[in-house]
Parts: sequence; C-alpha cells; structure tokens
Amino acid sequence: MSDESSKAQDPGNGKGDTRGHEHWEALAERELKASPETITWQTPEGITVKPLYTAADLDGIGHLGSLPGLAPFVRGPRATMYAGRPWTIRQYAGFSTAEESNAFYRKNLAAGQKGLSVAFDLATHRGYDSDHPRVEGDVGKAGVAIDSVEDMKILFDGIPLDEMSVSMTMNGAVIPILASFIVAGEEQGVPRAALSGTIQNDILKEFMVRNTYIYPPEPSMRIVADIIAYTAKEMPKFNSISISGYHMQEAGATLVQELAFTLADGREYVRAALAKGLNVDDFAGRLSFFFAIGMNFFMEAAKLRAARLLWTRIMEEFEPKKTSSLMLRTHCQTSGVSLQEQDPYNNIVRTAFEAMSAALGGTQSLHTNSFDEAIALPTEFSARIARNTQLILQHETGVTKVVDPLAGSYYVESLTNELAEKAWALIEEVEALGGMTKAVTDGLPKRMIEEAAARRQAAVDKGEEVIVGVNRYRLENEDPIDILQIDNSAVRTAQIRRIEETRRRRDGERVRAALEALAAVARTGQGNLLAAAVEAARERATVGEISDAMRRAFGDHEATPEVIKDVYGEAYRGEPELTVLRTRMSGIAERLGHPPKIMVAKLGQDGHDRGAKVIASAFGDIGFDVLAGPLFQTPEEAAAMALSEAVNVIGVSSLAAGHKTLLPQLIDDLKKRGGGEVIVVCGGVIPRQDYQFLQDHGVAAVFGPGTNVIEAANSVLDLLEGRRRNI
Ligand code: MLC
Ligand code: 5AD
Repeated sequence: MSDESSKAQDPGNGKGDTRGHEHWEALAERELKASPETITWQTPEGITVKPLYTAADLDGIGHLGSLPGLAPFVRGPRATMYAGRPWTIRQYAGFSTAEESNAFYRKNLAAGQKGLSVAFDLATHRGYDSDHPRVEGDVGKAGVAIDSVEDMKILFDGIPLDEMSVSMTMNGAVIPILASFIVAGEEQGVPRAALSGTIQNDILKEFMVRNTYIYPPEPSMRIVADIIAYTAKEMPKFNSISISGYHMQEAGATLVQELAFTLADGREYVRAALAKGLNVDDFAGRLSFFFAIGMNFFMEAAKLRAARLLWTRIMEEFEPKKTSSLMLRTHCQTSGVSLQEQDPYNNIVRTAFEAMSAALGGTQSLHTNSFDEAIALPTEFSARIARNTQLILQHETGVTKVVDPLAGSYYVESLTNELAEKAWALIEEVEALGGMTKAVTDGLPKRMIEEAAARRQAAVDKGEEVIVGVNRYRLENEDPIDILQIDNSAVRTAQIRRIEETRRRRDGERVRAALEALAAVARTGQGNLLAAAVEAARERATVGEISDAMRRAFGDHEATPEVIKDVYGEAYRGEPELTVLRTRMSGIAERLGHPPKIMVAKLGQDGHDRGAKVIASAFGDIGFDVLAGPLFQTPEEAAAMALSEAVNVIGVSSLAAGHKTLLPQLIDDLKKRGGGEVIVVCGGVIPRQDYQFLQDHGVAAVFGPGTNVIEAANSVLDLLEGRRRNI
C-alpha cells in the first residue's frame, strides 16, 4: 500500500476534519486524474451534488435535532411511523363502468390493498354526463364513468364506507361527485360523519398543469373553501383536500418547483378557508398533500422531509393551537412519466426504487404504478405486480421497522436543507407576486414548469440523461404485451341507459327545485354549494346537471394556449443534428413558399398537455410555424380550425385513450371539408396494437412514448416531401 493511500484511509476523526478531507481530495484526484470538482452533478433543481458528503456538510443545519411526531416533523408526522402502522397501500384505479371498477376494487382489497383511490373518467372530471356529445371518446376510458348517485352506489357496493377510507381524485366536478358520495354513504347506512377518505379538491394545480377545471379561478376557489367549510363541520374524518404536486412533476417541474408551488397552493387554500370565517384548528388537521416520487432516489426522500419542515413554517404564521394543524401528511405516487413504453418490464424496477424512496421519505399512503403505464391502464396482472411491490417492501425488506432511517445521512440531510432553502425562496417569490391564485392567473408557474419540461426533453434527446431501453441499451425487437382495452362505445351505451332510467324514475319537479336552489347559492354567494348539491344529488340530479346549474352562475374557464420559445433550441445550440435539420427545413420552406405549418391539437377532454407543449415549443424552435390548438376541441372544431389556418400538418397528442374514436372522426371531417391533403400524425400514449387501425383510418405516422423530437421532426418533413407515408 502506498503512503498516500494509507493516509487517505485514516481521515482523522471523521467529523469534518479538514486534514482528512485534504487527503481524500488528493486521493480522489489521483483516481480521477482530475479535480473531484469535475465530477459534481448539476441537477435540474440547480443543486450541485458533490461526490462526497461529510459531517462538515451538516454545519448550520437547524432541523437536525428534531424528532418524529413533533414539529417541524422532518422525521415524520407520527412518533412511531411505520413501526406502529405501515403506510396505506392505496392503488389509484378506475375504468369502464361502476360495476367493472367495483369488481376490480374488491379483488384488490382481497389481495392486500388497504385503501381505495378512485380514478374517474374525463367526462366526469369536466362535469359532463356520459350522453353529452363532447365526450364521445372519453367515457369510461381514463377512469370510471359516474353520472349520478346510482353509479356511485354500484361503485361501492359491498364495500363498507364506514370502514374503508376512500380517496377520490376530483377537482372540476368536485361538488357533484362529493355530494353523490355522501348520499351513496347515507343510503348504505353510513352517516357522513363516519365517512373517512380524501377528496382532491385542488383546483390551482388544475389551472397550472392538469387542466380538468370547469369554472374560472375565483368561483373555483369558492368551491374549494365551501368544501373545506362543509367537511370541517360535518365530516370530521374526511380530508377536505389533497394539495397536489404530483401533476407538476408529471408536467416537467423540478423537485424545487413541485415543492414550492404545492406548499404555496396550500397556503392559499388556508387563506381562502380563513376568509370564510373558519378557525384554523377546525380544518388544518384535515388538509393533506400529494407528491410524485421520481427516479432521483435520495432527493425524492429528502423532498418529503423538506415538505414537512416548510409546511410547519407556513402554518405557524396562522398561529394554530393544535400541533396537528402544523403537520403535513401526504400520499405519494411513483412517477408516471419515468415509465417507458420500451422494454416495459424495466418499469417494475423503476417503480420499486421509487416506492422505496417514498417509504424512506415517510409517506402516509402510496400508489405504485403498473409497468404498462406508458401504454394503457393497468391489467389485473400488472396491477398485481404493482401492489405486490408495496407488499414486499412492507413485509420483506425491514424498512418499516425503524423510523426515518435516512436521518443523519450527511447527503440526505444536506439535500433536505438545500431543497427547503431553494423552495422557500421560490415560495417567497410567489408571495411577492401576490400569492398563488394571482401567480397562476398570470401564468408564471406554468411557464416555469413548461421550460423545465422542454429542457429535460432536450437532455433526453441528446442522451445527456440516460433512460435505459430508450436512449441507451434499446432492444432491436420489442415483444408486444397484453393490455387492457376498453370499448368506450359499449360503456357509453350502458351509461346512457342508466341515465335514462334514473331520469324516468325520479321526481322531475323536486330535481328542478333542488337545482334551482343550488343555482341560487352559486349566484348569490349565500350558503354552501356542497350542502345544496347534496340535496340535488339525493333527488338524483346528475353530475352534468349539478355542474350546469353552477356553470350558469360561474361561466366556463377558457385558457389560451401559450407556447414557450427558445428553451429546446437553446439546449441544442450548435449540435450538428439540429443544424442539418434546420437546413433541410429552410429548403422545404423555400419550396412551399413559407415554413411548414403544423397545428398541435388536443381532442376531447384529455387535458394532459405536457407532450403537446413540448412538441409545440421544440418544433417552433426547429423552424415550423406552430399553431397550438386549444384544449378540449371536438374533431370537427379541430378540422375547421386547421383548414381556416391553412396548416400542412395536424399533430394530435393523445394521452387519455380517445385516439381510436377521435382520430378517424378528425380525418373524415377534414375530407368532408375538402381538406384531405392535410397530413395527420399523432403521438402520445398509443399502444402498438392500435397503430394499424390508425393507419387504416388515414393517420400518416404515430409517435409513441419515448420518441426523439429531432427524429419526429425529420419524419414529419419526410411526409411533407412525400417520401414516406406509413407508420
Ligand atoms: C397512522 N395512524 C397511526 C399511525 N400512523 N396511528 C398510530 N400510530 C401510527 N404510527 C392513524 C392516523 O392517525 C389515521 O387516523 C389512520 O391511522 C390512517 O392513517 P393515515 O396516515 O391518515 O393514512 P390514510 O388514511 O391512508 O391517509 C393518508 C392521507 C390521505 C392523509 C395522505 O389524504 C390519503 O389517503 N390520500 C390519498 C390520495 C390519493 O389516493 N390520491 C390519488 C391521486 S391520483 P386518523 O383518525 O387520524 O385519520 C391522481 C392522478 C391523476 O391524482 O391525475 O388522475
Ligand atoms: N387507473 C390507474 N392508474 C391511473 N392513472 C391515471 N388514471 C388511472 C387509472 N384509471 C395514473 C397514472 C398516471 C397518473 C396521473 O395516474 O399513473 O400517470
């Protein structure tokens, strides 16, 4: 052993001894043949991760002495955490009809799942009944179709609502859905005070990223506050809101953005509830949170620790008396966007690491995604593996035996502190803008998140960020996997039949009176919207009717799509593939007499617009003339817009499984209007099994998940040059 290395193995007392550190540096430099500073990692959060953390990194960190169950809860909201009670295994699920989803829930509960989490279809989210003409492609597709109390009762048939906690992801049509749930409970013999569960009820992030809003921001915030007020009084076991960062990360947010915007949203909701005259301690203990857990293993665990620390800091401003008012409790879901279409069994591994990170971060409840996530909704098989991932974590790995086992790690404590500091700075920035409602209305958070998404896409396309099986180690041949296919027209027919039956059986006069009373509460600002909606739901008013009664008073929210510029192009600056592409583009533009014009379209109620936004901004930077279509177009509206704007190409982004209904309609309508020459391509969550069907209906190319944007642009140019017309 050389003199140097034996010295390096004796790094002093290990407590930030600078002499020891110098020896380490010398040794590291010899190994690397470069300074250790050359191997730091710049994360998207702007955090510089060093190759080594030592006790010196803990200097000045204030939270180190804290204990679990005690403010500021860095180490967890409960004193014993999972040693006392493990997190709730709560798989998010829903598809097709209430009958089918009910059967799925029951099987899952019998197999070890502990709580329910309902996924509704997009028609329901946006307050439309299944018979509404705008939702033809959406019924029963991305979740379960619920039109009235009758469906809700079937959804929970045989599931005792006084024992089972039920989460419902609902934000737009939150009033009719929660009202129908309350009535379904009542008719099961469970008084509302005994219902336990959570309603998402987080509208601010809908305007920012998830897009299942209905009404404008102001009445939407009133809805949130009315629900908090109602549950505080009537439903003591029910969590009135699930303040969600998950969708921000899915949309491309860095972890600092996710943390900051979520907590700033939370602060805004507290203010809205206080403005209703509530006492902070009457509702704060039932505010809950929801975060995504992506692949940055230690940073995700640190994020949850930082979230609890910062929430306590925020809540202290409101001077609550109860400790539980300072406590952040959260659900987590492993990251959907981290999962890939290519080599999909790799996703089981990804999800397992993410689940472990959520557990080490101290989540209260967890959903683990299924490996077929990037292709379709879970099958029974993929859902079983996802659930078992949690069961194995809880029963076989020993992680539940000790509270917050990462505490004291030089690296994790540093990350916790750094994330908290960076997120706090961003929270203060939002505050300086006048708070989150204002910031959301002005569009700043959305813009920041979209920029982060475009930057990330460029990093993946350039191969700087490695995704196994996608931009490295890609398989030559992919074997197709079995997926869940839903026949939405059959679901729609069944739903319409039940709506008609419900309408036939109810007392029309009483329904009208209840809806009128609700409309008056909406119009006058007097009274509680949820209380009025419970009366209407009891009379069998439908989700669409209750939503419409409020629509009349509140109006619809309409967003104008904005496309960010120069982020993707900047990240690619000087790279030969972009230069070559731009040259090719100029040639085509010259021949056409103008740059090729592409409309990026979203059809139906599918508001997942990350892909559309990334494509629109990257194609713009590449040199296309980009028209970003509004959300929620019908195929006819999209065709009319494309022709009046004289586009050469329509690129449809589909993430909610409506493609087989909506794309053929779009192409038919283009032809009817004499626009058969417009090239139609599509991208998004589209199973390979559907490619041929789409091609047969005139779709020129399909770009599945994991498509490189530069390659997609080249393919579109091929199509424009008539060089390739296949998938
Ligand atoms: C917990 N308890 C303990 C304990 N740990 N008691 C003693 N010792 C311990 N160690 C008690 C709690 O106090 C509580 O009782 C009860 O046990 C349940 O524990 P919990 O920690 O509150 O868990 P849970 O009921 O599961 O609630 C977790 C939650 C909640 C607070 C985060 O809001 C929740 O379930 N959220 C799920 C949200 C969700 O599924 N979202 C899906 C989104 S999908 P008590 O009496 O105090 O209540 C999505 C995708 C999309 O959004 O876009 O469509
Ligand atoms: N069933 C199961 N998981 C779903 N997700 C969305 N809808 C469903 C559903 N009906 C999950 C996916 C997605 C995230 C938003 O929620 O993981 O990424």
